[in-house]
Amino acid sequence: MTEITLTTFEWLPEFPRGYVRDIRIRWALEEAGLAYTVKGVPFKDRSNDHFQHQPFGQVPWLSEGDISIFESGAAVLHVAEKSEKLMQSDPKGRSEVIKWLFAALNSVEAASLPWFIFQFSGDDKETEGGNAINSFLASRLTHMEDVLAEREWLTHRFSAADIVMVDVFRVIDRFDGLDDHPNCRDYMQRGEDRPAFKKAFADQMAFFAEADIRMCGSDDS
Ligand SMILES: N[C@@H](CCC(=O)N[C@@H](CS)C(=O)NCC(=O)O)C(=O)O
Repeated sequence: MTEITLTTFEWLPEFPRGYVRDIRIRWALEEAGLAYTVKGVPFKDRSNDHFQHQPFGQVPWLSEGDISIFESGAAVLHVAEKSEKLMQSDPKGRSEVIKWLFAALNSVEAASLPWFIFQFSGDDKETEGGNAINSFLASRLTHMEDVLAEREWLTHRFSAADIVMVDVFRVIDRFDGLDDHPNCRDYMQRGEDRPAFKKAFADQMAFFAEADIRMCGSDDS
């Protein structure tokens, strides 16, 4: 079997740890029970090879033989194709997973990302632009609140779509954006309670902690 390699930054400061998008792919691989190795690339000096794999100079990407996939959603989909646990095999079930995975990225993350950048900037002035960003996300979450009132997972059982949606929600929750959306928060919590998520999270934290040790030469320095 061809080896699967997941590439992320070799080191990052504390703040993004636990939220770096390689967690989506780690989580999918853990759910699928597939073996993989994780490789680090420098954050500062991004090589031509890095840009060959990820044209925006970002992480993560997944490699398997001569296949190299950037975009975390595409990589999760690639893993999902290998596991009935993440992707239903019947055409209807499959289309449900795919559409919700795209909804997580294209409808919810498309609203949460500008909101996150705005929150992160610390700009608390009331502006038309800021209000528009806030209501764009609030509208998406209000609709998700209704969707999640009726179901445990996005499709009739846990799938790759939930991995991406839950991870999108995690970033929103980090800035208290789910406070008025209890169904969204409970759904996120159900995802985070899964053993495969816990393993992916712990492994990402350990990966960067090991990099700290390598950089400092000792863990108590
Ligand atoms: N749409 C991309 C976004 C990737 C992304 O934002 N990666 C972040 C880490 S989570 C990154 O590489 N940030 C550094 C940069 O943008 O220079 C995906 O989902 O893979």
